[in-house]
Amino acid sequence: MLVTEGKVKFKAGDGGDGKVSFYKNRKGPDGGNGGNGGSIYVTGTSDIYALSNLFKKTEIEAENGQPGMSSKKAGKLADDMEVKVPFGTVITDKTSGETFDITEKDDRVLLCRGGEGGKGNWEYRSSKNTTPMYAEKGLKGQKRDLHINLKLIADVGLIGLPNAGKSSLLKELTNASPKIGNYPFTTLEPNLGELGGKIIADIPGLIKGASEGKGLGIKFLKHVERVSVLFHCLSCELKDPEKSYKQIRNELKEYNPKLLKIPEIILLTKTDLVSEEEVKSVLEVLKKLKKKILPVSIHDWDSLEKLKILISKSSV
Ligand SMILES: Nc1nc2c(ncn2[C@@H]2O[C@H](COP(=O)(O)OP(=O)(O)OP(=O)(O)O)[C@@H](O)[C@H]2O)c(=O)[nH]1
Ligand SMILES: [Mg+2]
Repeated sequence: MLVTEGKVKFKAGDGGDGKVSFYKNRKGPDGGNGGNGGSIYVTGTSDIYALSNLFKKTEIEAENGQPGMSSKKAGKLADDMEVKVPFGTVITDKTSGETFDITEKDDRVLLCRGGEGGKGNWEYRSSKNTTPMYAEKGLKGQKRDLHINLKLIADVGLIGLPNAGKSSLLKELTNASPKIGNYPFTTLEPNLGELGGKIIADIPGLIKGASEGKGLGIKFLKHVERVSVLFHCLSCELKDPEKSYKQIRNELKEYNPKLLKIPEIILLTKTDLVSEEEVKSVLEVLKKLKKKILPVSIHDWDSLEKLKILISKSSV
């Protein structure tokens, strides 16, 4: 299952305490410094399922540094921790409101800094005080209470009513192998595929009332927010394609009016199911929407080639 949202606490490791100790003959201090605690870094990955691993725990802790030792030996430095999140993940510190946006694969952010190790009493020696009886405590590692939200970043988003043929197109165009079925809501979570370096996201079907929770609701629309071009799939089988088109646009608006500003191309799908005349008459009706429209069918190689060219040229 694609997990896209959750809460988790991060805690970097504490620094080890400095040591108070003296050479055996008490000629002077020899307490070593504590080791630094481990920091927590977050790195972007293309594995969109990475968050389900992360949310298995409610708290993620990096190791503490080890305390200093006698003979001026420093405590061991703790290893830093690397946490992988899918690119497109927005991390918000619930206390400070600070946000961290992991927008690309291999983006790396220091989220929680490990505490510095404390100085041992050897560091405090001076001509005035040759036997310092104190050492510094290690500093605490940084803690954060986080909200983590994945909003997929794709170049192209395939949207539309259930059964419009979105997943079939993703399958034809890319290496992805989404489930396809002749019933609504076959796709229950977004599928991603790649074509010529562009990421295409197949978003679960939307219906009228989705913004009020109908069908699968609008929980997937957050993934549309960061798509560069929307391909709105409208099936030739629809009785009133214009009405269906407007309904989906309305759901997008209800969710976030900014979604209407994303460049949009209409794909008139399943053209093989109707006559050429019918395709022409639907195109005539849709003309007034003043959008670019491409008729396609998964059984029409030429139309798929045109679609590939359109994707490669789309302004992303
Ligand atoms: N004849 C024909 N059938 C198609 C075409 N594209 C898709 N189909 C069929 O239409 C049905 C629905 O296709 P899907 O790709 O699963 O549709 P979807 O838009 O992903 O549907 P949801 O996941 O439910 O939103 C399947 O039975 C497909 O085989 C097409 O171009 N021509
Ligand atoms: Mg589907």
